[in-house]
Amino acid sequence: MTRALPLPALVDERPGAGFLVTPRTLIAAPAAAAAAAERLAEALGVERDALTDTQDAAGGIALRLTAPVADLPAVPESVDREAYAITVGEDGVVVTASDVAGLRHGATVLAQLAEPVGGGLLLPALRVEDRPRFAWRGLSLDVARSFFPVASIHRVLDVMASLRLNVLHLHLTDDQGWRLEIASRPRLTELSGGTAVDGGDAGFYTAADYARIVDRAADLGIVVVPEVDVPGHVNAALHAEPALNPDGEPVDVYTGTEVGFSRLRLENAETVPFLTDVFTDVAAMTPGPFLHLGGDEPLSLDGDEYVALVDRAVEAVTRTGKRAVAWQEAARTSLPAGTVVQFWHEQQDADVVAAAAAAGARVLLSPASRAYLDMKYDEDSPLGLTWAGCLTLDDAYGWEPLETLPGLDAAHVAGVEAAVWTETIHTDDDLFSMLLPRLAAFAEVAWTPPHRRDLAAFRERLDVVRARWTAQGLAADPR
Ligand code: TNX
Repeated sequence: MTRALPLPALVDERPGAGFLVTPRTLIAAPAAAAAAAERLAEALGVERDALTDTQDAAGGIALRLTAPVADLPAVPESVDREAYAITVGEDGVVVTASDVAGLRHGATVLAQLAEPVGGGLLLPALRVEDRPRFAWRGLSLDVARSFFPVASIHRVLDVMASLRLNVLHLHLTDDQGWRLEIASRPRLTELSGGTAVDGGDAGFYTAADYARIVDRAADLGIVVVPEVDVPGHVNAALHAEPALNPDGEPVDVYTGTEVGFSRLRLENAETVPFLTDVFTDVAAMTPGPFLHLGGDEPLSLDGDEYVALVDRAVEAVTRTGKRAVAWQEAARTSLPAGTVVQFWHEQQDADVVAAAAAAGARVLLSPASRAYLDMKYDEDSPLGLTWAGCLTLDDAYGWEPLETLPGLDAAHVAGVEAAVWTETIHTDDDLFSMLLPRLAAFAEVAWTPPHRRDLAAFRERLDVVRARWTAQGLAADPR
């Protein structure tokens, strides 16, 4: 049994004793992969001074770049950057990739392959050749209903990296709170950083906090996609920026869990400057190429006004040089080619999303019945919602992304993204017990070729991972 999770595309077990790791095992890596090499050393119990940046680690472990980094297309167009291979023999271990992204995955998998033997660690003799199935393998985290501080986000990022997920989508604004400091509009966090859903924590990220999130993510090969949700889900903005309201008065704080009642107004002269300021500032803080503009559940907006407001938001995003991401409702507007459309509500808009894809959009699949990790496991779950049904571990594992949206051409799929909304999820233990173990199932759906998936074998590999989570103090649902 290989201990790697998600399961790699190819694992070829070889005869021989494997490679015995000692605290003095040399680990060689190019400077660009130094952080990955350090994490590997720590996981394998190798002393730091056994790390070297030469390409030669005869008798040790070598991480090697095999081609120039530059010309490979990135997420969401290609998985090539993330491909890697591992060879473990008695006299050495070599991880190769044509990009640092692949080397990172190779190092992560290598650390997982190590088996404890008589006080040391053994890497079994084998060859791994691997690349992800989907380029975009994300997790969307709602920090707007309940706030989670930087330390929590760092723990989420570490878990994501171990599961070879590569996009953290932060839902930063909603009716209940505004979580990212905006330099040109300080009132947003001054007033609405201090509110949250009933029972949840309030708070916000300063620019420096946010930098600590995107930096750690970059170290782990994870792209941060910030979401500012417009033109609905804006009560926190309407509370902090009274000029956005028809009477110029602030609306009340909202701490409930209804959706669809708040909205921007096209006829208000302050609306477009607000969009421009916010997206310009968020873009300036965000190294990744994407900004998510929300666009979901415009229940109190008439169709034409919704379309016009989404157009303005897309314009504000595009002007920053970033690529727009939007929830599926925005597919009925005219989106620039390459916009990422996120499909979540399986009973709505399938044809509209498929048509947008045919017209040049990239589709991100987050079908709520399989990918919404805020759904209860079963009726006895103390936390979570049920509007998309209950979601057991087995159901989180046993689905086929390309069957979720009829009429969608696989070539238009950017990838898959899980989501966790925090109406009922307030603490780290709440959060991790909803994510784990289902996020591991999701990650294998996202990474592993479908013919390789096997529920019983997954559950066996999961036992090893559960022990790791326990050691790290991460709550996981036992079912
Ligand atoms: C739907 S998914 C929402 C969120 C809720 C979530 C709860 C989406 C785009 N909108 O506002 O938090 O359901 O599961």
